[in-house]
Amino acid sequence: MTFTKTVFAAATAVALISTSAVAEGWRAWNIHNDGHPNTAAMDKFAELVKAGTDGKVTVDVFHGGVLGSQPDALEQVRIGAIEVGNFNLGPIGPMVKEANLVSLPFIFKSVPHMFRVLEGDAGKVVTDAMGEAGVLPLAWFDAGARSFYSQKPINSPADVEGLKIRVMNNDLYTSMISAMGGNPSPMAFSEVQQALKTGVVDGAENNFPSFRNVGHYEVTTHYSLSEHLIIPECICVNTGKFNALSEDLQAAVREAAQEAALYQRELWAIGSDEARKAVEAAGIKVNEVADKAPFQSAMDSVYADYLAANPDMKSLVEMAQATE
Ligand code: BDP
Repeated sequence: MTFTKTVFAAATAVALISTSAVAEGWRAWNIHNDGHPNTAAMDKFAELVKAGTDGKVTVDVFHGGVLGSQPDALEQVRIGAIEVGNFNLGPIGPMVKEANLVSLPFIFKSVPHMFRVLEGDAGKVVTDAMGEAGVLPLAWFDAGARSFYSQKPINSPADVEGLKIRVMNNDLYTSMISAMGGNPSPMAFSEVQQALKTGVVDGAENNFPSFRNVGHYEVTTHYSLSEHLIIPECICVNTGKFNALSEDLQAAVREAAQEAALYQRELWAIGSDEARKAVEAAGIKVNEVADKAPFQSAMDSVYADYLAANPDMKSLVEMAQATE
């Protein structure tokens, strides 16, 4: 090699190294498949991050939960082995106590109320605690309300009695089902369809888009609008990886997340109605729950036990309840 060629090759190598040193290639976990609003929103997030950072940060989204179950993926993001996740706050409760605020049944009056709480002081406490634990929320997604589905309508806690109901991984949900007289069965999302099909569980609970997206409607007959949980979801990023970015890049990634979340909320509004219509067309009987009060009062013991065991959560719960 001539001297000039050697110098040129060395300069090229340095240029390549310095480029790869600043370019961040992130992986994102998403549990949903095509056709779910969050899948499109996560793709949008990746597109906006790339555009907003001039390609200095790129996000490769892995859909369908291929990077692992939600509790596993959460742990991976916490330690930085995966950088981003679209997480439901339910399974974050066992890791970040403050996140459990949103897993108290009937804590929110509506989805808009849930967003107002998240945007207020209580939301700041939850956000800070999650960030400190390593899973920093950059924006919030709408996940509607969760209701029961089974082989029969569920109009009151008495209808849950004796039923084996799948729940997400969080002790508050097992207490919730037990307080209704049912048998809670925590299980990974990917296993629920088979468990419903084979009768390993008698029912489960979720929102319309998820009920439809993974085929739970194919193996149940009734969806009852109990709306007992309104749980937000986040675009969460590993705190250390986020903080290691320059301020400009942090701002661009945050903006991308917030724009993707607004897009998600629009898609959710449309997708939720569409999912309901699709499952009804496929034969699912949807019933309103005329009186939710018996479900709500069955939760008194859940709140009492929870606050007795976690007295430090009392002020946060009161903050949320006092939010107009
Ligand atoms: C869906 C959530 C997803 C949860 C799933 C579940 O979007 O994050 O894993 O429910 O029930 O609605 O496990």
